[in-house]
Formats: sequence, C-alpha cells, structure tokens
Amino acid sequence: RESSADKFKRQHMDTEGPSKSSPTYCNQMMKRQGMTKGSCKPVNTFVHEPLEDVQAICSQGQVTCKNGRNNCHKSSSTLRITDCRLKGSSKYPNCDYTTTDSQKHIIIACDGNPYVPVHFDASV
Ligand code: U5P
Repeated sequence: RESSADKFKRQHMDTEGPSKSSPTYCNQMMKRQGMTKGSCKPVNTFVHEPLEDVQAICSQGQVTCKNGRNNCHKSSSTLRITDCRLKGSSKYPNCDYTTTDSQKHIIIACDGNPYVPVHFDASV
C-alpha cells in the first residue's frame, strides 16, 4: 500500500516540472499522477522545487493546520508552485482544470519517523 509520504510525492511534487506551465499542464498532470480516477480531485498544488527543499520545511516554522492539528509547517521561503483547480463546467471522466503558476509560501503537514511531508494544507 502507498505510504502517506509517497502519496504526498505523487500528488504534489513535480521537481522536473516547468517554472512556467502550459495551459494544459494540469489536465495532463492530474491524470498522469492518478488524481482523476473515480472522480476529479477538485484542487491540487504541484511544487516545482527539489524534494530536499520541501522535506526541509518539516523543520521550519510550526503552524496550526486547517484541521486543528499542530503538525503543519510554513516554508520560510517562497516556492514555485502550480495550482490546479477543477472548472465548474468539467464533467467526469473529462477532468478539466485551470492551471495557475505562482511563487508562494506553502503550508504542509509532516508526520512519522523520519518526520516527512504527508499533506498539503495551503499556500500563502
Ligand atoms: N489542496 C492543495 N492545494 C491547496 C489546497 C488544497 O493541493 O492549496 C489539496 C490537498 O491535497 C488537500 C485537499 O488535502 O486539497 C483538500 O483541501 P481542503 O479542501 O481540505 O483545503
């Protein structure tokens, strides 16, 4: 079974990915990374930075997660990200996304030993 850490990498890491996405980036990547099976995942963020840089966020500023737990961490630097948001007109199985690039701080949850990223909470 896929671990939470592997699931985070599959859903949110695109290290090799573009600093400037094409308009079809999200349609391709959401499908390729398995987020359009059974239903279209409504919102998902990809991070275009080295895995080590994202893992390092687990030792950066601690913040409260949206769910009230205290294992979230906010990146001290901004990161290159792409937000994928399902269009209102999209009809499963044709998952149709908007692709929006930005450079922001991210908030992720970390867990386990080693203490690694397991959940993407937000970008700010
Ligand atoms: N999510 C992102 N980026 C965001 C917000 C949410 O990827 O900026 C994804 C995460 O995988 C999160 C899921 O677990 O959407 C549900 O988010 P929420 O609706 O609970 O905020």
